[in-house]
Amino acid sequence: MRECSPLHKERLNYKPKLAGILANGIKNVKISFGKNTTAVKDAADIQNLFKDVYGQPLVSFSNEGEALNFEQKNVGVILSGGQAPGGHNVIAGLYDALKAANPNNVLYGFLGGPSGIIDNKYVKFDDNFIDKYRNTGGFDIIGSGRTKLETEEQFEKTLQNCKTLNINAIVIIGGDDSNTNACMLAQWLKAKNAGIQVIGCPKTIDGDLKNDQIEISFGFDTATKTYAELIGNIQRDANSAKKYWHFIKLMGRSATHVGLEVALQVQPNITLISEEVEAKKQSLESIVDYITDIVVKRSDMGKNFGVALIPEGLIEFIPEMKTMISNLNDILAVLEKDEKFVNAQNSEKYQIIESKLEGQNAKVFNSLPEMIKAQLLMDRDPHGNVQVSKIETEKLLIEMVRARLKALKAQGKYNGKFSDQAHFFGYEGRCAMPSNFDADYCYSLGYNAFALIQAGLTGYLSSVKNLTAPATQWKAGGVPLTMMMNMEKRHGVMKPVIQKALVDLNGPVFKVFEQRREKWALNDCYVFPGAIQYFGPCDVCDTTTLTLQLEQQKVPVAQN
Ligand code: FBP
Repeated sequence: MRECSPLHKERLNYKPKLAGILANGIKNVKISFGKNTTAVKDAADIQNLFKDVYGQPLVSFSNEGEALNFEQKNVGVILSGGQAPGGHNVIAGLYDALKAANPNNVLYGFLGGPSGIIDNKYVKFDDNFIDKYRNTGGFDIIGSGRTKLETEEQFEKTLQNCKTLNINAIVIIGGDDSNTNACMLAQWLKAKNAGIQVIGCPKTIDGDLKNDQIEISFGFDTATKTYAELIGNIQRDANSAKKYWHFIKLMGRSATHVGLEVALQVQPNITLISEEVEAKKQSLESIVDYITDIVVKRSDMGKNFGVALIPEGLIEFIPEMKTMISNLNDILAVLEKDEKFVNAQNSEKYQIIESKLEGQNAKVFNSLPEMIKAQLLMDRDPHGNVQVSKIETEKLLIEMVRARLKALKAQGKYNGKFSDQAHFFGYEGRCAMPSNFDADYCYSLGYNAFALIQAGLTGYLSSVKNLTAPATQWKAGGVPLTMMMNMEKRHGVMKPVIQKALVDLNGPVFKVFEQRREKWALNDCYVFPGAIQYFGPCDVCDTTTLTLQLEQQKVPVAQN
């Protein structure tokens, strides 16, 4: 058997484009310091919790400013949280910068996520090791995990293990929760005067780790292109057979950036946007009304088929559900320590929960089908989030639409056929072979992380901007992690966290979608994007998401 596919083999030789100044080599990079920063919200609390790393200035790299310091460095890297295409290239960029700065520098990879640094499980990278993973998808180079680094004991072990390996800096590649951990570790190490820096890199297919300084998290580009390819194929199938309604739940946890980007790429009949549902205070019933109305109208036109996109986190944005889930989270935070409850049958658990839920919440919980109740009771992730990937919202909606159609049929208001297919696209996109954009962006983020290390900084996120321009014009720098933080309730307690970026309903991306969705609902305007291309014209291979292009006004808002 061959060891890898011809495309895989070809991709190992791809030379990622480096951002602007970084392409001149790490030794030619100079640093400039901007203004001191504050937190996005709850500044006093954040300052109090992160006394030693709070308020640092933004930094940028160019060929002017202060030179970096090229002392020998040993660095440890961790992949944290859900996989996202391009993680291997962050490590490759970090490794190449580190070796270009000083061949005696060493890069260690901690295995299985943050737990690797606590348990001292690691590998030492060399050229052979890295070369096998260049431009490939997945996080299997060292594995990932969701352990939350937050206790004194974990920090002590981290320090001891870093001392043993003589590590001077740790790079944490992760999303909002993982970079919150990075900031906590940076603060703890700084307060101890440990001489160990911590730098983060913005990862997540969800696209919600973004703000004025971070234009996009890596992986979003490749994952959305992968989902768009699959959904384009489904649309063509639906339009050929003309017999199924496809309800497709799309990953993205809370925010609907993935759903919105994919909708703009493929133009389906229905796309629900969680943020809009919340803003308009839509109930579950009214969402079902909206879908049913389109199903009926299409059926009246002789079209008993269609495609509906459902965001993964929808349930948490429906106001009555949100209130109930928040109440449920607080209750479960207490009950999960009660052995009797933990070992009880589900039916018994529902009774206990209903007796503890306040006011309307008990009624809302009780109204849900058994399947959804059980899914809502599943363990929270280590950061206290409901595991929305396990909640089958697409099936819930199918059942409710079916019941509504049955009632309409009985009243003689609907005479169609509703045959459904439920899908969940998430894991299919998280380890796809990175697009050229993600391969280049990730390599630059890793390379840039090492420039931040050489600048002696800690508590910063690697930042590469101006991403709709060619890579030669990308701008490299660093953002203090505390600048992005605020206080939020987790596991029933207020905690510092990096603020998630939700879809901006007044922003250009949603506006374009809003202008067009009505037309897409009834007319079949399907677009079939096809597979990601790695070789060929730049506009086919290197262009990034419509989201970023619209945000940076690179495509006219009123087109089509
Ligand atoms: P991150 O925020 O860690 O990048 O994870 C993203 C994600 O893919 C979400 O979209 C999804 O809800 C979740 O991970 C699934 O988690 P798991 O991999 O633990 O099933």
